[in-house]
Amino acid sequence: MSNALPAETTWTIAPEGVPGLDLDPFSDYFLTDPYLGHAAMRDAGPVVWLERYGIYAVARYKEVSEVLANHAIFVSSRGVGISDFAKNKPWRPPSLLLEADPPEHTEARAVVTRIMNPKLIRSLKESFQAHADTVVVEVAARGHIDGVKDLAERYPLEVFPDWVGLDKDGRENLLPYGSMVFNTFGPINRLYEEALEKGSKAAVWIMEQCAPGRPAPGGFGAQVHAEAAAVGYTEDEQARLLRSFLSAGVDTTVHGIGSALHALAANPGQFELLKADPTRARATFEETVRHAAPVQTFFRTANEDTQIGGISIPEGSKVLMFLAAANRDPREWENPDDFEIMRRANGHVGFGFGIHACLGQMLARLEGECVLNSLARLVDKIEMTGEAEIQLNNTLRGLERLPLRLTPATEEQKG
Ligand code: OVM
Repeated sequence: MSNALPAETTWTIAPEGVPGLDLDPFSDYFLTDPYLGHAAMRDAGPVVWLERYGIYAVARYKEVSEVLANHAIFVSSRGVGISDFAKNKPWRPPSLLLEADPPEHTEARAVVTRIMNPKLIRSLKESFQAHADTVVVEVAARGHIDGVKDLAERYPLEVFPDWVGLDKDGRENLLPYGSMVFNTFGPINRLYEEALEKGSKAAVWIMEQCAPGRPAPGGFGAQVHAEAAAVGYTEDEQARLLRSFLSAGVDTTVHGIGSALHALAANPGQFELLKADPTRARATFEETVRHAAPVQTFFRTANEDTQIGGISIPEGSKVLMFLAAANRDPREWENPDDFEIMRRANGHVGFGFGIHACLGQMLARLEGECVLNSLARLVDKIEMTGEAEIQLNNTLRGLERLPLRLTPATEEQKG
């Protein structure tokens, strides 16, 4: 395993009064099991200093929420990764949504919410549920499956690109592209370099798909282009707006569904509760996003001198928000490390919070709910038959492999 320090960083000493920690949240070691590191940061203080990178970090629920809420000072337009766009040119043209501040962000978001709204999601519900039933019946009949490839990846990769209106050919580029995008929020380490190498080819296909006129007429992609054109966006901006959904919409939902399967297999009592009341499918997915946040971290940049929890943060500081640590902060949650589908998981920051809160969260919830609802009705048992394998990523948490045995529900159980 490589332990080389990231090329761009040097060792630093914490500013006076700020606890300094020498952990590397982008190392294989940390990413494999981040939870002790999360606790160490939360317990060290409201704000900590990560010596390896010379950045501030927040890991408690209160301070993560504060930074998310204060978008005027903790800006996104300087990048939400470790690199400051005011100092380094971004590797791709910035996202009009993720890497933007008001008023530009507000306008871009308004364009999208004209399409991505509760009415649209309701219109998808029936077909998404039917598709999940078909997939789950098939994998349950097979018995032994890889929960990641055969279910967590398969379902989103079937429903999402069809709905957007993407070409049938080339869809294998979606996951490597997302993996690259999320890896590049981190430092230039091995994960970053490898993802860039694997993802560059994928980026060509993604940008072809994003071109106005390319997505199938009537689909989400064409609608995004039409709404963006209507407010005067250039063709390049129309493409870049759609690019956000192909960047953020696939790996995240795949990891959410994979982690839900993992949690249910590891906690059979929780799957029994879900089977007893399949309407808990939605709450089960919400609890998964709290317990195993697919997006673990994002940065903000302090655009002026400010404070967090009484600690001075100078202009230009990068602040790393540990969304996943906030979601397990014992100051906020009871038994935070336990996966409990009956709890009120609402209020977690797995989808962020505030003006940048995940735009696709309704669609993500729909996908998660459909798969879990199908499992609750059509499967009697979910058992692990081998070790779950983690997929390392500088930003994402999810599985590479999850060997499972599924036992179909009997006709009697299906009622
Ligand atoms: C975007 C984008 C990319 C990655 C993540 C994300 C979680 C958005 O291109 O807008 O939000």
